[in-house]
Amino acid sequence: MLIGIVGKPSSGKSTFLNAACLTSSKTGDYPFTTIEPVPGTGYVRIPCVCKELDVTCNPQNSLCLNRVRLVPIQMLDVAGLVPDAWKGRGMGNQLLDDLRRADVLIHVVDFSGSLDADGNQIERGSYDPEKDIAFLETEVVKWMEQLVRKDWQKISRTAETERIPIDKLLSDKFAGLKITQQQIRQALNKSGVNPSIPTKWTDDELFNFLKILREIAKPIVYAANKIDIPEAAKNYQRLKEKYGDDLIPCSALAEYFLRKFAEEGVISYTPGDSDFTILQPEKLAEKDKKALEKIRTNILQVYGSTGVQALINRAVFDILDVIAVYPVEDQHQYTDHNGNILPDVYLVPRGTTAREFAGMIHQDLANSFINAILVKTQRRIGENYELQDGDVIKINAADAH
Ligand SMILES: Nc1nc2c(ncn2[C@@H]2O[C@H](COP(=O)(O)OP(=O)(O)O)[C@@H](O)[C@H]2O)c(=O)[nH]1
Ligand SMILES: [Mg+2]
Repeated sequence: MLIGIVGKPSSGKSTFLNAACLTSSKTGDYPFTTIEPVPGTGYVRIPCVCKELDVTCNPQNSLCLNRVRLVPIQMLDVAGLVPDAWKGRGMGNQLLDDLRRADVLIHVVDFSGSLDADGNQIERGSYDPEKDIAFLETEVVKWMEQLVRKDWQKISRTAETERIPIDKLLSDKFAGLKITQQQIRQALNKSGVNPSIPTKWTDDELFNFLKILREIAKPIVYAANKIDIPEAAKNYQRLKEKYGDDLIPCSALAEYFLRKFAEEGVISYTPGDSDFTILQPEKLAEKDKKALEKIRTNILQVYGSTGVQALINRAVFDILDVIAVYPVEDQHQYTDHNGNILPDVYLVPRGTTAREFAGMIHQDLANSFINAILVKTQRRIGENYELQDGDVIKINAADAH
């Protein structure tokens, strides 16, 4: 799973990514030796099941801070997209190629309106951030269109003369873009084009189909960034109704500030929290204290968080529709074979069955799958059980060795 961070130059992408990738693991209650913070690794935040089971966990593939589980997720900074990137403007093609690997995009938008369309500094409030929302979407669709147009005559004719389904041909065409045949079928249905006569599609119909395919295969959530600036707050109030849950007020800079001080042990703050506590006031300069209080009153108390964590969670849990599942080897101690309590949590697509999940841990485990135990209730389940968010599961398999 990969989140692409997109936006025009100076919208705050690097600040967002730097904030998202910093964690105060060193200052947490437990030592984490197994997690190497790789640049580009962010985290989704979930309540750790250790609270519900009333145990102290020893996470191995994730972090637990104050009973909040942070699960690593790959993120990619797709540097400065500008209008007409799809034509190759401003290294556009190379940047768009980075999008191939992304499953979902977070569009960091300068909501303060201090930058023109190319990211040049202008007077605050003089640029409408909604224009960025529109242009970036168009760039992605045009990039997809360009890929298809090159061979469209051939593809559409082949579909008709050789009676090969158009979704099959298009999924070959989009193979490198992480777009599945099922997503293409969904887009065909939704767009209302006639899939049996692609040579008759008008340009508008093709474009509209690709627009819908983009929504399905490369969904975007929007960061109303720099919300700490009054003009940004004004723009957010104006646009929040229209974009609903996909537009989240955000201060990447504030989040970076908080995580930095948390990492140094000066404050207690878990990514995504709605407040923080100052632990070592003597280590804070007067201006830092003021900045922190401003973050508290102007951002956390107004919006509930800085928005960085909320955006990542929204992208992963709501848009990609994944659930979190904890595998254990000992159903009574909740441990792995080394005695680590609740060592791992996996992010898997909703609908994953018990046997499919076994295969995600190890192919042998799927092949020799007998049944599984839902640890919270000690209920026995079969291979076709659909995993639920927060399940703790012990898989019973015939000894594969
Ligand atoms: N006030 C404010 N400034 C921000 C915020 N996020 C980023 N910036 C500033 O915007 C400028 C560009 O940020 P950067 O992350 O380098 O943008 P990028 O070009 O998109 O990677 C820097 O001066 C940041 O400090 C924010 O949330 N609030
Ligand atoms: Mg940058």
